[in-house]
Amino acid sequence: MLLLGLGACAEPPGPSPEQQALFAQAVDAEVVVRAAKNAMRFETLRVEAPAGATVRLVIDNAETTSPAMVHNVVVVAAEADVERIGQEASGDRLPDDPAILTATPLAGPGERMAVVFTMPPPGEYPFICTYPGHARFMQGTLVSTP
Ligand SMILES: [Cu+2]
Repeated sequence: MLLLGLGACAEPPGPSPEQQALFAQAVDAEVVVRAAKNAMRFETLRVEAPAGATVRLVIDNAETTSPAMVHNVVVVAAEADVERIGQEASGDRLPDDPAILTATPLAGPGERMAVVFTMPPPGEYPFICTYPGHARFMQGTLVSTP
């Protein structure tokens, strides 16, 4: 029965199969939003991609140490109340709100997480981090170009 243990050597918990598939998926464009190291803010405040494009949106969390610095990117409709959505969200648990266009999973320190979605019609769309308490400080703009 010793053999049973041999295949089970502890491997670090890498990206999930779902995330690996999203990073491997062919897309029209990749947009990376970088979260600052050791600070509750986005380094990337403005990103753009063409309307209708299939886009891989990536949250790249440059944080190294603090376990509280967990971030995502949630893109909302132009007229959405980002403060309210930020308050109603609880990390990965987002409110069932049609104003939310797409969202990455939460990325822990040093992690990258992706979502693939179709760019909305031309315009400017706010994005926020919905980790509790972050939405007020972590806001940016996704520009959908004609
Ligand atoms: Cu955050």
